[in-house]
Amino acid sequence: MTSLFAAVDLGASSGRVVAGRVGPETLELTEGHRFVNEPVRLAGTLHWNVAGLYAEILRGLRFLGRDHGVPTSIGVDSWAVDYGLLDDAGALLGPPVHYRDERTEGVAEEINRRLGPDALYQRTGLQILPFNTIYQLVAARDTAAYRAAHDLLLVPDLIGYWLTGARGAEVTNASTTQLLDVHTRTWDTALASSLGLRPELLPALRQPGESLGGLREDVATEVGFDAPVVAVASHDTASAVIGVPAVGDRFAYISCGTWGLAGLELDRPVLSSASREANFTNEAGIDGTVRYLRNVMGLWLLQESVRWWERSGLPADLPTLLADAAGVPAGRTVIDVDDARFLPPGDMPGRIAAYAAETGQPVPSAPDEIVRCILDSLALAFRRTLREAADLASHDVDVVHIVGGGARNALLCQLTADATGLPVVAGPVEATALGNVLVQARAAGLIADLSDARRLLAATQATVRYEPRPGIDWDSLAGRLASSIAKV
Ligand code: ADP
Ligand code: LRH
Repeated sequence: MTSLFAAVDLGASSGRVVAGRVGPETLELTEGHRFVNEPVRLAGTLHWNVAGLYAEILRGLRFLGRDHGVPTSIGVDSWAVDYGLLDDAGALLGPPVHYRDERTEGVAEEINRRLGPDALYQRTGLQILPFNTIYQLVAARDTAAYRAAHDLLLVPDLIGYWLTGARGAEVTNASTTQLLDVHTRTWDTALASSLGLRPELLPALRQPGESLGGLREDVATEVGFDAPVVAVASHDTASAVIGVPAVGDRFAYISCGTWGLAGLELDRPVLSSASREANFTNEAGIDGTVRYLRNVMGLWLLQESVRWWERSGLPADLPTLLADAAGVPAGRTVIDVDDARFLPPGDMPGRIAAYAAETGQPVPSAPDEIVRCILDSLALAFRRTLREAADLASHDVDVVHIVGGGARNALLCQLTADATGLPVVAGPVEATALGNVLVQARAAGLIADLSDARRLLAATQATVRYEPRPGIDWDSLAGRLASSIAKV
């Protein structure tokens, strides 16, 4: 006997509607519908096309009902920090702005100068990313939409609202706003007010597992069935961490897709000044756990390079590029993948070449050289991040789990094992959708807790193990990178 669940997972590069089957010894996903997530620039501002994504979600749910039957429930997760504003009648006041839009330039620096560097960290535990919701709201404070707003809904909560009519803010994703108190996991309304923001925009918090209720009648008609929507760990990274098939607690993870979210699962936050200076975040995980991690720029560098080559008419087939990159000598050029110049969309190969030139390193120009430079540099960033996380949290690590699309990148997984000196267990690729399904299964009473979920994952999901190899002098690459960072 198995039960069926529908997981809607919106990543920065693609979205999917997945059917998940769960039983005592069963955990199976079938991907029913995948669609690209293509942002659009409107009058100079970069937006998410949420209406288009919602139409694909409805289509995916319809296919799921047709092919698999009526699910026990539906769960929605997406990338973090971004939000839609609703007016008092519940209408969306314009498409959400993309976190890579330039409107937040300089805002974080100004706020942290004003409040003092430690104030926000002690209250919210978050790393400073220029696009945290708090900075986006400060940038938007004077717009007509902001002034007219009645509610602010984070992206998965906005989808949940369109599906059911219920408004709220799921707590794991709410933690990424930098407006949630890291100790109490409630809104820090005093912080919002002190920045001239309107705390009344922040909706009531909900916990993973809570029901939003059934589908609106028009939605049920459209998709061909009715089922409750259940709040999952709606921050995609929170769901991905649930989906890590780890045994015990001596593990690190890299949720590797557009971003490489690299860190640890802890039972309490780390708020030391060393942790703040290293810019580690304490995001809210399931059941009071803490996702102690840093955002590494991730496969974005590769995605954006491929996009650039395609646009320029160059051959840019990913498997071919990766196979060619494996033949390029290691460590010729290493870049600081987290340099702010790499955040916005654009000519990534050109920016990488400029970085190499500025730091006196060989300038990669052929696509396979650029790809190799990206992968060596990502492995170096993962090594540094995981070592710092383990030190700062005094937490021993025996194994690194890589989940998400990056688990398919064998060269990156091997280089990460080599660079960290630890075995890498790669997979599942769809850890986020699995985490989404598992929280729904728990709400339905099929799973007891997080360790039960991980036991089921380890027993059912295929993984690939990479052992660290000697050969590359990672210490000297790390030294070269450190001196490059000092030059730019
Ligand atoms: P997100 O959730 O951020 O949209 P995903 O976890 O879906 O990202 O990962 C997408 C990335 O995974 C792609 O950009 C690509 O770099 C990588 N990827 C996907 N399939 C493959 C593959 N067959 N080989 C190597 N890398 C892959
Ligand atoms: C990954 C992710 C990450 C956030 C970023 C905005 O998709 O949710 O955890 O920092 O997007």
